[in-house]
Amino acid sequence: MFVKELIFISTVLLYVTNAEWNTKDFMKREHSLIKPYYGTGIDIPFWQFRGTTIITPNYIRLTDDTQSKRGAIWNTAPVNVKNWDLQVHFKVHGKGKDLFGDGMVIWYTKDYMIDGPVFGSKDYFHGLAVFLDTYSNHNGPHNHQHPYISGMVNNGTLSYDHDRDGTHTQLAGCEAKIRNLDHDTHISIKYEKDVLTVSTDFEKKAAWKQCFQVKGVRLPTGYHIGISASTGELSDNHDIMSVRLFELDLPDDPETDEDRSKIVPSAVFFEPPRDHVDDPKPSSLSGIKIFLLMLLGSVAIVACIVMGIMFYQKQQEKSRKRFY
Ligand SMILES: *[C@@H]1O[C@H](CO)[C@@H](O)[C@H](O)[C@H]1NC(C)=O
Ligand SMILES: [Ca+2]
Repeated sequence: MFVKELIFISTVLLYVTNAEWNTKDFMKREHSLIKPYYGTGIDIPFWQFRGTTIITPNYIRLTDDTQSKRGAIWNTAPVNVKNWDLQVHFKVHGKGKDLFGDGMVIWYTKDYMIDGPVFGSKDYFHGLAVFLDTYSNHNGPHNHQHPYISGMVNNGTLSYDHDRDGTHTQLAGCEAKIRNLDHDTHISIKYEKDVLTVSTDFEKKAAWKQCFQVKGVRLPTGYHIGISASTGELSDNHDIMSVRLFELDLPDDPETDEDRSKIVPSAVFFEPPRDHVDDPKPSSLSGIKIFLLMLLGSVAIVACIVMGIMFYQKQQEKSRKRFY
């Protein structure tokens, strides 16, 4: 009797552990970077490090909290999975209370391992960039606060404009308090059936909160994942704890056979540039005018009817008087 129960319990336990293994099977090891970082020797398989990046047992630091630093990590294996979810555990922190920067970018790009001005990587890139921009370079009034997360898709012809914080090339974005938090910060970039969804877990809730979602985003397969960060006059520590890429298994996707290796990155919807004045809403004003006119009109009609009745009664009185 007791033995039977023991067997039952261990079978259940086996199932539980098996289920966990199965979900982890979708994680693509060659596109992921998890602790312990080192393989054999000092190289990390499938990953290359550039600039000021240093590796410690607990995090990978792209830049430290000093000026004019650029660092990046790049996944050398091209991503041939069509639908994926890229999850990054990171930490941005530093001494600055009001002044800090510049930020970091999570890339899915053809132009990898190339240093440049866009938070440490190349401008006029091909692919997707998700910016975690901590410092507002824009001098005029902004419609949003920083830190700010935004997405950009580029076919190699667009430049990222730091002076406008990239707002005139962005797909969409959201404000996000990501700095100096004493709990973990995670971001998920999900690309599924041409829909790009960026979600965050910054509030210690162990649940994703959507930052933005854009449909009609076409990205080729075969690009590379990377993360770059930079500091300028202002600085911060930009640390990466882990990178995980999950393959999304979509058995009922009719387009799974399409060869996506040669397509040009494109996006159907872009946000209009942010520096615009709000419309004064003329339609609702004229609505009020129409209402007032109709009110005046009905008052006039009622007045006419009343006067008409009074006139008619007077006439009747007159005609009655004549008979007497
Ligand atoms: C590249 O993108 C620009 C701007 O969105 C667009 O005008 C141009 O037609 C695109 N070129 C190709 C080859 O897709
Ligand atoms: Ca900025």
